[in-house]
Amino acid sequence: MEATQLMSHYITLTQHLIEEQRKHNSITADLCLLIEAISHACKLIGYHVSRGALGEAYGSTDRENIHGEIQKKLDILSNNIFLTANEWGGNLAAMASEEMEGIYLIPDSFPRGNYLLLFDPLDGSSNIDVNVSIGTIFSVLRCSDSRTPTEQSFLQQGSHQVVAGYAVYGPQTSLVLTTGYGVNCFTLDRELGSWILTHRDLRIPLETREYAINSSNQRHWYTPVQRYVSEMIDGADGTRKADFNMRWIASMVSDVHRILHRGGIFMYPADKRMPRRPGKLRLMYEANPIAFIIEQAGGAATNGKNRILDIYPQSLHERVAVFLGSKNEVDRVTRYHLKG
Ligand code: AHM
Ligand code: MG
Repeated sequence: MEATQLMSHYITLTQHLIEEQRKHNSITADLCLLIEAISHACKLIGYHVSRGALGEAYGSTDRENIHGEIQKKLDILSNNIFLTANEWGGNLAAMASEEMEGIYLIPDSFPRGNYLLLFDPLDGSSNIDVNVSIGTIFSVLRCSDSRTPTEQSFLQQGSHQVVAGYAVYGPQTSLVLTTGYGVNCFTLDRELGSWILTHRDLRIPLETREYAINSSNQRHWYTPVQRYVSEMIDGADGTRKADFNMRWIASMVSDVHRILHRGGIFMYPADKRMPRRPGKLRLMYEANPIAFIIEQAGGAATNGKNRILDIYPQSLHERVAVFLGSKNEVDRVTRYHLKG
């Protein structure tokens, strides 16, 4: 196809949102504006990420975030970009971020709306300095008390999410989105500055022969994870009677992006080092939005025993164990946990 013909077939994010609203009545004007503002914030973050050592926001700060991790300059810049890009639209009551201890109320200079936005501004920060793909994760909830939102307003089950998505800043910049009617992937056309629909209705294969886990923690795992992973390592010689491949990027968004495109299972289990800590990843900023996307693409997501989207959050920054991806594998490792 000629380049000019190809471009006339482009479906932009805006066109897609309007078509989805016509089809499912699922995207109010407020929500449409919010998704546009989020996608703009992701473009800006992607730009700064691509500057690398040439940019001003390169390297670490001497500040720790709420999780005790040293913040990178890009963590802070990305957080600020998300706040300023999304506070003016009149569609949000408050925001919460993995990088901020408390919630961020929409300032009085702007009208407040009926939605709440949660985000991890830059996921996979350990990869920032080494030019490996990183991303932004976001989740939108309804707000019943839009005039006086509190931390409590955010503590809703993941199944109540209205929108979830992520951007990956890699060789290409991609935006993956669900509003509860399947999962679509947009690629940033850098020349046009537009998000173009490139992968419609992504579906995760039920079966997979690929897994992702940080196996340097192997000696700390509990029995169900030990059993599940060792059976895969045994490969064709063991009970699974098949060889498995392993991939670990250490950016959840990038590992999930691969799984959305070709299947796989991603695991970040709780382990014996901190028996009271139910895993490393954060429920509200990482596990919930990704679980919503994974389920919408036909996959499954549990904390080993229960569906992630059914968990009642107790606090904003709560952590959770994560098993997600191809349904048959997630069901298997969940079965191993339930058997004890
Ligand atoms: P972050 O939000 O501080 O970047 O931490 C989350 C990241 C995930 O993207 C990734 O899957 C995991 O932490 C990597 O953990 P590890 O350093 O154990 O490999
Ligand atoms: Mg993160």
